[in-house]
Amino acid sequence: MRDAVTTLIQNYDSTGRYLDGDALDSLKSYFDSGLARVQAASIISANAAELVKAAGSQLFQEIPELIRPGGNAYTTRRYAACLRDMDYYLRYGSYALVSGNSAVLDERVLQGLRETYNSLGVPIAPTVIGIQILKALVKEKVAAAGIEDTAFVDEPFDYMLRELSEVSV
Ligand code: CYC
Repeated sequence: MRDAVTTLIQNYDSTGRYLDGDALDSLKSYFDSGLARVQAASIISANAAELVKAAGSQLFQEIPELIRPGGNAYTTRRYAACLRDMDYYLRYGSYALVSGNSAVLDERVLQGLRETYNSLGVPIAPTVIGIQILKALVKEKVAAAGIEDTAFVDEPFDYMLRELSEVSV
């Protein structure tokens, strides 16, 4: 698992270079956003259950077919699996926010996920909508806590959205 700092050092070390202006700019921007990243992660931790529940409700309101007979989230087992997946996206998203890097998402969440979903008939498009809803709810909470620029919150969620949908968002 890597973070913004170790990834950068690895890149420079592999070519035996000292950190240059670009490297220092990118480190500075990571450290400057550090406090906000930690605050966002703590807001997510403190509200995780509520965020997942609200995102699930909104998703099933928008696409009620999911929880009707024949829908992929129909039956309590699959309904629970869907909320559990949303919880995974939120929790790993919070790790990626703190680390300023998407490696943890590749390694722990996204690898093989499309194949698993395809083989189980879990529909990707509604999953993408679920992650978009989560992202919006997290951003609302982070903004409500007084963090003005919440653009950095988009990064991990957009990354998962992009990788899952394989289209640019
Ligand atoms: C199932 N979701 C699964 C499975 C995996 C994941 C591996 C199959 C095994 C199981 O049921 O537990 C996902 N597992 C993960 C992820 C990680 C992991 C991401 C990384 C930590 O370890 N169905 C819908 C909605 C969507 C949904 C659109 C919720 C957003 O209609 C999710 N995922 C869903 C459902 C199942 C599932 C319903 C059960 C499918 C089945 O067994 O028929």
